[in-house]
Amino acid sequence: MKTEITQLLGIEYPILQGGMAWVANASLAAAVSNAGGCGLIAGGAAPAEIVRAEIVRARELTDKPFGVNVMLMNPSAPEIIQVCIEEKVAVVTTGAGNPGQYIEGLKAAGIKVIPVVPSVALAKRMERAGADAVVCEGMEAGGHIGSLTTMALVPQIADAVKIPVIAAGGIADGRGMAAAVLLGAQGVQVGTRFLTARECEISRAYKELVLEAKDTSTVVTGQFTGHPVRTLKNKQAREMLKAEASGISPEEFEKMGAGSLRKAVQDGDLENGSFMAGQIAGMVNREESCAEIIRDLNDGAERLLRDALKIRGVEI
Ligand code: TUI
Repeated sequence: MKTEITQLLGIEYPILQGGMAWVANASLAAAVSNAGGCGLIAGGAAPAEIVRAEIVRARELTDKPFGVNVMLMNPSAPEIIQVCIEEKVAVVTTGAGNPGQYIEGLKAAGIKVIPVVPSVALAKRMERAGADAVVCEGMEAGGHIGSLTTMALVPQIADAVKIPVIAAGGIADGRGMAAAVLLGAQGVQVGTRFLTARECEISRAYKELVLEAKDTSTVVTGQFTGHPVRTLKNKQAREMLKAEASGISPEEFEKMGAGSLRKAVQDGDLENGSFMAGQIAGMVNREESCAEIIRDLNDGAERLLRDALKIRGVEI
């Protein structure tokens, strides 16, 4: 499938890999890019020099375009942006904030800028500030989320901006990708399905939890802090929900969660880890290579879009 996004990024398929903190390292990003998508190294909460080392490692693993996701709540975000400029990565996506102040510098270095936005207002602001595209991420997604669903967000942003739109949140197969295109998107960003990719170097326990998840396996904690996070249900999630109901302060609450994503990704700590994943985890039932995942998404979407009228139950 060729779209404005494949053109913009010089990639084969309009599929971006989500910039999952602690998860998305050089191995995953390079595997996605080698498969014709756009891999992203997650800045997450890492210091800038760690991100630089991952960029250098990804360059050894692929000669295809890849990018960096900058999580703007990271105090090192300005230095990570500087590293992206020095290393001239192909694309920077941003999350958890407004990247307005960085867009000019990134673009001057020839880097494509694609902010993740949770609302029409921010999408319009990003277009005015010079963003090349936006990722519209619905609250079906894992991790830090906004309040709108993908189904409601994507068409409203597609109507509001001229730059290309990438849909995210709840997309894990060709049906989701085709639906995103019909809603007005020119590409998709996929996170949860890559958690079980062979090249994804997370703990065995994390992969098993995703493989075993069902439709109702995720919960959202921390709504009252202004930074809601979707994770798979476990002891940590239940304790966070209980603390929330007991009237804990936002500061104490955030302290409770500190370090828990690392415990999930690296230690596979089923009790105290924060296993971030989207609502679509219930449909992610096998371990595959990134190439298999990308081919399945793209070929499935192409087939459906070519033959849209044969979708079960539709008569016109
Ligand atoms: O950023 C994400 N997902 C994330 S970041 C993350 S790391 C983390 N760990 C623990 C607690 C909190 C975060 C895990 N998952 N997705 C993109 C995203 N961006 N979702 C929502 C937003 C967003 C929210 C507000 C983007 C912009 C925004 O703007 C507010 C403003 O300043 O206008």
